[in-house]
Amino acid sequence: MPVHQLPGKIILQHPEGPSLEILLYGATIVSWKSPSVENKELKERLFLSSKAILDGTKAIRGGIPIVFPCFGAPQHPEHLKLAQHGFARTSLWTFRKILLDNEAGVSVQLTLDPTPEIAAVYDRPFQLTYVVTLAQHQLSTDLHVANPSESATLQFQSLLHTYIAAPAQELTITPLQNVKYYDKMESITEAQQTAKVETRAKVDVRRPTDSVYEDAPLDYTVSWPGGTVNIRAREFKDVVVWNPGEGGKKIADMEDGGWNNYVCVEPGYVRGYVNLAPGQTWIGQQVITIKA
Ligand code: TA6
Repeated sequence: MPVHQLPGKIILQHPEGPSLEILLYGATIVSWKSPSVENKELKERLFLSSKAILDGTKAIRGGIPIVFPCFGAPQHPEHLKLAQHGFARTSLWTFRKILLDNEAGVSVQLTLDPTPEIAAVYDRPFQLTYVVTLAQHQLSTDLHVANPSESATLQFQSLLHTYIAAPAQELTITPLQNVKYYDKMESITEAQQTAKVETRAKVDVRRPTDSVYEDAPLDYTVSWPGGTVNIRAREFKDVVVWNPGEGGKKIADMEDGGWNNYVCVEPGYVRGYVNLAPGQTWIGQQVITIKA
Protein backbone atom coordinates (compact mmCIF):
# COMPACT_ATOMS: atom_id res chain seq x y z
CA MET A 1 0.00 0.00 0.00
CA PRO A 2 1.56 3.31 -1.01
CA VAL A 3 -0.42 5.26 1.61
CA HIS A 4 -0.07 4.09 5.20
CA GLN A 5 -2.31 5.51 7.90
CA LEU A 6 -0.61 5.37 11.29
CA PRO A 7 -1.69 6.97 14.57
CA GLY A 8 -1.33 10.74 14.06
CA LYS A 9 0.36 10.52 10.68
CA ILE A 10 0.26 9.39 7.08
CA ILE A 11 3.16 7.94 5.13
CA LEU A 12 3.19 8.16 1.33
CA GLN A 13 5.39 5.69 -0.48
CA HIS A 14 6.05 6.22 -4.18
CA PRO A 15 6.75 3.01 -6.17
CA GLU A 16 10.14 4.40 -7.36
CA GLY A 17 11.42 4.98 -3.80
CA PRO A 18 10.45 8.49 -2.65
CA SER A 19 8.50 8.80 0.58
CA LEU A 20 6.72 11.49 2.55
CA GLU A 21 5.56 11.76 6.14
CA ILE A 22 2.65 14.06 7.04
CA LEU A 23 1.60 14.63 10.63
CA LEU A 24 -2.12 15.27 11.18
CA TYR A 25 -0.96 17.93 13.63
CA GLY A 26 -0.83 20.98 11.40
CA ALA A 27 -0.86 18.75 8.29
CA THR A 28 2.86 19.34 8.65
CA ILE A 29 5.04 17.47 6.18
CA VAL A 30 8.00 16.48 8.35
CA SER A 31 9.98 14.32 5.94
CA TRP A 32 10.41 14.11 2.18
CA LYS A 33 12.88 11.58 0.87
CA SER A 34 13.53 11.82 -2.83
CA PRO A 35 16.17 10.14 -5.01
CA SER A 36 19.12 12.08 -6.31
CA VAL A 37 18.81 12.77 -10.04
CA GLU A 38 22.30 11.32 -10.65
CA ASN A 39 22.37 8.01 -8.76
CA LYS A 40 18.92 7.44 -7.26
CA GLU A 41 20.30 7.63 -3.71
CA LEU A 42 17.43 8.65 -1.41
CA LYS A 43 18.04 11.95 0.38
CA GLU A 44 16.05 13.88 2.96
CA ARG A 45 14.99 17.13 1.30
CA LEU A 46 13.46 18.96 4.27
CA PHE A 47 15.12 20.12 7.45
CA LEU A 48 13.54 19.02 10.73
CA SER A 49 15.19 20.14 13.97
CA SER A 50 16.15 17.20 16.18
CA LYS A 51 14.64 19.30 19.01
CA ALA A 52 11.30 19.76 17.19
CA ILE A 53 8.40 18.94 19.49
CA LEU A 54 6.31 16.31 17.77
CA ASP A 55 3.68 15.59 20.44
CA GLY A 56 1.12 18.12 19.22
CA THR A 57 1.84 20.79 21.82
CA LYS A 58 3.88 23.19 19.68
CA ALA A 59 4.20 24.16 16.03
CA ILE A 60 6.85 22.02 14.40
CA ARG A 61 10.36 23.39 13.86
CA GLY A 62 10.99 22.19 10.35
CA GLY A 63 9.32 20.45 7.43
CA ILE A 64 6.49 22.46 5.89
CA PRO A 65 4.23 24.13 8.48
CA ILE A 66 1.10 25.80 7.06
CA VAL A 67 0.57 29.45 7.93
CA PHE A 68 -3.11 30.60 7.99
CA PRO A 69 -4.91 33.01 8.43
CA CYS A 70 -2.19 35.44 9.61
CA PHE A 71 1.52 35.65 8.88
CA GLY A 72 3.69 36.65 11.82
CA ALA A 73 2.06 38.52 14.67
CA PRO A 74 -1.65 39.10 13.95
CA GLN A 75 -2.56 42.57 12.74
CA HIS A 76 -5.95 42.25 11.07
CA PRO A 77 -8.78 43.13 13.52
CA GLU A 78 -10.30 39.65 13.02
CA HIS A 79 -7.00 37.94 13.90
CA LEU A 80 -6.03 39.61 17.14
CA LYS A 81 -6.70 36.57 19.35
CA LEU A 82 -4.51 34.35 17.18
CA ALA A 83 -0.98 33.21 17.85
CA GLN A 84 1.88 34.06 15.48
CA HIS A 85 1.30 32.42 12.04
CA GLY A 86 -2.29 31.45 12.96
CA PHE A 87 -3.88 28.14 13.90
CA ALA A 88 -3.51 25.89 10.84
CA ARG A 89 -0.06 24.66 11.91
CA THR A 90 -1.23 23.82 15.43
CA SER A 91 -4.63 22.23 14.70
CA LEU A 92 -5.41 18.59 14.12
CA TRP A 93 -6.31 17.99 10.47
CA THR A 94 -8.39 15.12 9.09
CA PHE A 95 -7.11 12.69 6.47
CA ARG A 96 -9.91 12.48 3.86
CA LYS A 97 -8.84 10.36 0.94
CA ILE A 98 -6.30 9.11 -1.54
CA LEU A 99 -6.67 11.08 -4.79
CA LEU A 100 -4.06 9.36 -6.92
CA ASP A 101 -2.00 6.26 -6.57
CA ASN A 102 0.09 5.17 -9.54
CA GLU A 103 3.61 5.48 -11.02
CA ALA A 104 2.97 9.15 -11.84
CA GLY A 105 2.38 10.02 -8.21
CA VAL A 106 0.72 9.44 -4.89
CA SER A 107 -1.67 12.13 -3.77
CA VAL A 108 -3.71 12.61 -0.60
CA GLN A 109 -6.22 15.13 0.70
CA LEU A 110 -6.51 16.49 4.24
CA THR A 111 -8.98 19.04 5.56
CA LEU A 112 -9.38 21.45 8.44
CA ASP A 113 -12.75 22.86 9.47
CA PRO A 114 -13.55 25.13 12.39
CA THR A 115 -13.33 23.37 15.75
CA PRO A 116 -14.48 24.69 19.14
CA GLU A 117 -10.82 25.53 19.92
CA ILE A 118 -10.46 27.52 16.70
CA ALA A 119 -13.89 29.17 17.11
CA ALA A 120 -12.77 30.46 20.53
CA VAL A 121 -10.11 32.61 18.83
CA TYR A 122 -11.44 32.98 15.28
CA ASP A 123 -15.14 33.13 14.49
CA ARG A 124 -15.07 33.26 10.66
CA PRO A 125 -16.38 30.31 8.60
CA PHE A 126 -13.72 28.67 6.43
CA GLN A 127 -12.65 25.33 5.07
CA LEU A 128 -9.06 24.38 4.34
CA THR A 129 -8.20 21.50 2.03
CA TYR A 130 -4.59 20.45 1.56
CA VAL A 131 -3.63 18.30 -1.42
CA VAL A 132 -0.18 16.77 -1.21
CA THR A 133 1.26 14.97 -4.22
CA LEU A 134 4.49 13.01 -4.26
CA ALA A 135 6.16 12.25 -7.58
CA GLN A 136 9.61 10.86 -8.22
CA HIS A 137 11.53 14.13 -7.98
CA GLN A 138 8.71 16.46 -7.07
CA LEU A 139 6.47 17.44 -4.19
CA SER A 140 3.33 19.52 -4.80
CA THR A 141 1.42 21.12 -1.97
CA ASP A 142 -1.86 22.85 -2.80
CA LEU A 143 -3.76 24.74 -0.13
CA HIS A 144 -7.43 25.37 -0.97
CA VAL A 145 -9.16 27.99 1.12
CA ALA A 146 -12.95 28.02 0.80
CA ASN A 147 -15.22 30.76 2.08
CA PRO A 148 -18.56 29.11 2.93
CA SER A 149 -20.13 32.39 4.07
CA GLU A 150 -23.15 33.57 2.10
CA SER A 151 -22.48 37.22 2.69
CA ALA A 152 -19.05 38.07 4.08
CA THR A 153 -15.66 38.30 2.41
CA LEU A 154 -12.92 36.20 4.01
CA GLN A 155 -9.68 38.12 4.47
CA PHE A 156 -6.59 36.07 5.17
CA GLN A 157 -2.88 35.60 4.70
CA SER A 158 -1.29 32.25 4.02
CA LEU A 159 2.16 30.79 3.47
CA LEU A 160 3.97 27.47 3.28
CA HIS A 161 6.90 27.74 5.70
CA THR A 162 9.15 25.37 3.75
CA TYR A 163 12.46 24.41 5.42
CA ILE A 164 14.71 23.25 2.54
CA ALA A 165 17.61 21.08 3.72
CA ALA A 166 20.71 22.77 2.29
CA PRO A 167 24.07 24.15 3.49
CA ALA A 168 23.11 27.69 4.50
CA GLN A 169 26.61 29.14 4.12
CA GLU A 170 26.97 27.92 0.55
CA LEU A 171 23.57 28.35 -1.07
CA THR A 172 22.09 31.06 -3.26
CA ILE A 173 18.52 31.89 -4.20
CA THR A 174 17.56 33.35 -7.57
CA PRO A 175 16.01 35.36 -9.22
CA LEU A 176 15.08 38.02 -6.68
CA GLN A 177 17.06 40.93 -8.08
CA ASN A 178 15.00 44.14 -8.37
CA VAL A 179 12.16 42.68 -6.26
CA LYS A 180 10.83 44.93 -3.50
CA TYR A 181 11.27 43.48 -0.01
CA TYR A 182 10.72 44.23 3.66
CA ASP A 183 13.48 43.40 6.09
CA LYS A 184 12.19 41.81 9.31
CA MET A 185 15.74 41.84 10.71
CA GLU A 186 15.38 45.64 10.75
CA SER A 187 12.08 45.57 12.61
CA ILE A 188 9.49 42.91 13.28
CA THR A 189 6.59 45.38 13.01
CA GLU A 190 5.44 46.01 9.46
CA ALA A 191 4.77 49.68 10.14
CA GLN A 192 8.44 50.31 10.98
CA GLN A 193 9.85 48.45 7.98
CA THR A 194 10.84 50.44 4.94
CA ALA A 195 10.58 48.91 1.49
CA LYS A 196 13.95 48.06 -0.04
CA VAL A 197 14.84 46.75 -3.47
CA GLU A 198 16.97 43.63 -3.77
CA THR A 199 20.20 44.48 -5.54
CA ARG A 200 21.81 41.04 -5.49
CA ALA A 201 21.63 38.78 -8.54
CA LYS A 202 22.07 35.86 -6.14
CA VAL A 203 20.61 36.17 -2.66
CA ASP A 204 22.42 34.30 0.11
CA VAL A 205 21.79 33.75 3.81
CA ARG A 206 25.38 34.01 5.04
CA ARG A 207 24.13 36.77 7.33
CA PRO A 208 20.94 36.37 9.44
CA THR A 209 18.09 36.94 7.01
CA ASP A 210 14.35 37.49 7.36
CA SER A 211 13.14 39.13 4.15
CA VAL A 212 9.61 39.38 2.81
CA TYR A 213 9.71 39.81 -0.98
CA GLU A 214 6.51 41.30 -2.38
CA ASP A 215 5.07 40.34 -5.78
CA ALA A 216 7.95 37.98 -6.35
CA PRO A 217 8.59 35.99 -9.56
CA LEU A 218 6.82 32.75 -8.40
CA ASP A 219 9.75 30.61 -9.59
CA TYR A 220 12.86 30.26 -7.42
CA THR A 221 16.03 28.24 -7.64
CA VAL A 222 18.03 27.33 -4.56
CA SER A 223 21.54 26.16 -5.54
CA TRP A 224 24.61 25.00 -3.68
CA PRO A 225 27.63 22.91 -4.68
CA GLY A 226 26.07 19.54 -5.49
CA GLY A 227 22.41 20.54 -5.24
CA THR A 228 19.67 22.45 -7.04
CA VAL A 229 16.05 22.72 -5.99
CA ASN A 230 13.36 24.61 -7.89
CA ILE A 231 10.31 26.03 -6.12
CA ARG A 232 7.36 27.23 -8.17
CA ALA A 233 4.35 28.97 -6.74
CA ARG A 234 0.85 29.96 -7.87
CA GLU A 235 -1.24 32.60 -6.13
CA PHE A 236 1.34 32.78 -3.35
CA LYS A 237 2.52 36.11 -4.77
CA ASP A 238 5.15 36.85 -2.12
CA VAL A 239 8.10 34.85 -0.84
CA VAL A 240 9.89 34.95 2.49
CA VAL A 241 13.56 33.99 2.84
CA TRP A 242 14.49 33.20 6.43
CA ASN A 243 17.53 31.92 8.22
CA PRO A 244 18.33 33.26 11.71
CA GLY A 245 22.03 32.34 11.71
CA GLU A 246 23.45 32.28 15.26
CA GLY A 247 20.21 33.96 16.33
CA GLY A 248 18.85 30.40 16.11
CA LYS A 249 20.42 29.80 19.54
CA LYS A 250 17.51 31.75 21.01
CA ILE A 251 14.96 29.40 19.43
CA ALA A 252 14.25 26.75 22.07
CA ASP A 253 13.38 23.93 19.66
CA MET A 254 16.20 24.63 17.19
CA GLU A 255 18.98 22.07 17.34
CA ASP A 256 22.46 23.42 17.98
CA GLY A 257 23.88 24.62 14.67
CA GLY A 258 20.63 23.68 12.88
CA TRP A 259 20.60 27.06 11.16
CA ASN A 260 23.59 25.90 9.08
CA ASN A 261 21.52 23.12 7.55
CA TYR A 262 18.52 24.82 5.97
CA VAL A 263 17.01 27.83 4.34
CA CYS A 264 13.34 28.67 4.56
CA VAL A 265 12.00 29.72 1.17
CA GLU A 266 8.34 30.35 1.86
CA PRO A 267 5.85 31.12 -0.91
CA GLY A 268 2.96 33.02 0.59
CA TYR A 269 0.36 35.75 0.34
CA VAL A 270 1.56 37.86 3.23
CA ARG A 271 1.70 41.47 2.06
CA GLY A 272 -1.92 42.52 2.29
CA TYR A 273 -4.76 40.02 2.44
CA VAL A 274 -6.52 37.69 0.04
CA ASN A 275 -10.10 38.97 -0.26
CA LEU A 276 -12.15 35.86 -0.88
CA ALA A 277 -15.74 36.48 -1.92
CA PRO A 278 -18.59 34.43 -0.37
CA GLY A 279 -18.85 30.94 -1.84
CA GLN A 280 -15.43 31.18 -3.55
CA THR A 281 -12.29 29.08 -3.21
CA TRP A 282 -8.68 30.28 -3.48
CA ILE A 283 -5.82 27.89 -4.21
CA GLY A 284 -2.21 28.59 -3.28
CA GLN A 285 0.26 26.16 -4.76
CA GLN A 286 3.89 25.23 -4.20
CA VAL A 287 5.74 22.73 -6.41
CA ILE A 288 9.25 21.74 -5.31
CA THR A 289 11.38 19.89 -7.86
CA ILE A 290 14.77 18.31 -7.27
CA LYS A 291 16.97 19.32 -10.21
CA ALA A 292 20.35 18.08 -9.01
O1 TA6 B 1 8.71 33.28 8.00
C1 TA6 B 1 9.73 33.86 8.72
C2 TA6 B 1 9.32 34.03 10.15
O2 TA6 B 1 8.14 34.77 10.23
C3 TA6 B 1 10.48 34.66 10.92
O3 TA6 B 1 10.22 36.00 11.26
C4 TA6 B 1 10.71 33.74 12.08
O4 TA6 B 1 10.20 34.19 13.25
C5 TA6 B 1 10.11 32.46 11.58
O5 TA6 B 1 9.05 32.77 10.74
C6 TA6 B 1 9.75 31.37 12.57
O6 TA6 B 1 8.58 31.61 13.26
P1 TA6 B 1 8.10 30.61 14.38
O7 TA6 B 1 6.79 31.14 14.89
O8 TA6 B 1 7.95 29.26 13.73
O9 TA6 B 1 9.17 30.59 15.43
